[in-house]
Amino acid sequence: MRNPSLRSVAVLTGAGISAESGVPTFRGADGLWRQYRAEELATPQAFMRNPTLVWEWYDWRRGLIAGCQPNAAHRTLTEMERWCEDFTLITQNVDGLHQRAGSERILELHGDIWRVRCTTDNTVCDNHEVPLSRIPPTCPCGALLRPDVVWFGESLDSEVMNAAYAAVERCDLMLVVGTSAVVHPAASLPAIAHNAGAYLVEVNVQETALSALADEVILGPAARELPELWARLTGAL
Ligand code: BJW
Repeated sequence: MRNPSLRSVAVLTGAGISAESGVPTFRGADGLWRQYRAEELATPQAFMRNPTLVWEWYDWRRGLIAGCQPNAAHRTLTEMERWCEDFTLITQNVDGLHQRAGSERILELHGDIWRVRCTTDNTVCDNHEVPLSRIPPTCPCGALLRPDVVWFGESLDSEVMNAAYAAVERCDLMLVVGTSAVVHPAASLPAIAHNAGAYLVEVNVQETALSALADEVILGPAARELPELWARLTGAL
């Protein structure tokens, strides 16, 4: 392996980084999309059709995540943030485990399951109630609340996305951890970094569509591989 500069580092994480904490992924053998249909639960049309069903599913996931703890991979990323001059953590995850591990510089591409948004005026609030006392929850203004997450067919926040593009364009090293890299526009970020000259490292339990592009593919669980990789990069190994 080349020894890439650690001056500017960007990291893209996906559901796989939280798998060892007990949070289900979407597309793995036990993935959510193997048991549930995305079209019925993770689109604005599904929510309009049946907000109770969608909220029951989110309430179940919130309960599950509330019982999970950040793992060694999440903690390694907080260490990287403290060490690197320019560090950006870009996550597709909505579980909040990066924040609970202590990460601060985070771009949440797909929102946060611990926030709710008013469907009338788009006001966003934190909400950690588990289980929810009322399904579907409503705003003090009387309108329906929705999870503050990004569903299929919805645009990502443009400020967040622009910050992510800027981070991958300027980074020397990009780590891609635990994502199948099939959901756009997140999946396009590693190629942008690679084309801009960054050293690209993928950490995943299996190869993905991204593997052919990566300078290095580390096959193994993130909670084991990420601390080892970081120790190697900083010369501690
Ligand atoms: C481990 C491990 C361990 C396991 N260690 N690894 C361009 C081309 C084609 C399609 C599109 C395109 N642009 C837009 C689209 C449409 C769509 C899309 O991408 N569809 C594709 C699926 C085909 N994108 C959108 O709709 C996005 N919006 C958008 O682009 O707006 C503009 C627009 C609108 C309309 C038309 C065109 C443009 C929005 C996407 C929103 C995604 N939302 C979800 C749900 C979030 C809320 C919630 O959680 O409820 O986000 S779907 C789900 O997938 C979730 C995830 O963040 C996302 C990515 O999944 P991720 O994280 O990669 O998880 P998995 O399960 O897929 O993979 C886990 C990986 O971990 C695996 O590889 C394992 O091997 C690995 N792993 N254990 C390390 N221990």
